[in-house]
Amino acid sequence: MTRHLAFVYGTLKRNEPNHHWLEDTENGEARFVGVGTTEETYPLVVASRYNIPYILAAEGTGKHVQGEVYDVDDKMLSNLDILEDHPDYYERKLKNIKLENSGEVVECWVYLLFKYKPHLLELPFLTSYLPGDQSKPYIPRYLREEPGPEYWTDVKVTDFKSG
Ligand code: PCA
Repeated sequence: MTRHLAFVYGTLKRNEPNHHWLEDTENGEARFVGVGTTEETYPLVVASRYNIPYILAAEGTGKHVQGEVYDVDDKMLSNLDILEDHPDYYERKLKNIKLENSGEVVECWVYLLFKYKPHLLELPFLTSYLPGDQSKPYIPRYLREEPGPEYWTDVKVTDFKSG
């Protein structure tokens, strides 16, 4: 089975609300490789009515973003795509990540937001997603009033029907 590297920077990290998705063996396999940082800079922002973390597809703007690298199988990668609604919501792209321990640069899948609303570029750019430190707590799906994709219009120019 093909293995893939995935770089997670938001709610999929350890001690974050979607980490269980990576740990659930029903979803496939995931093995922690190490902490890493994006080779390029990106704006990492917390946005939408639910305070969701997004790396915006504006390479060269923002900070070198810190996250975690996982070695995942095909099954886990397709389940991560389901969680992130790739390619309608986040889009999964290969990006270079520098592993903190070895200094090695590896190509990893990253979920980024394309077609974002321009005002998102006025938000503070984070180097690392640490919800405990910030005043905008993440609202998990089960606590949302409207579980549908309507909230995507908070952050995306186009609605979910037109991509
Ligand atoms: N989950 C994915 C993308 C943003 C999010 O909250 C991640 O942790 O990388």
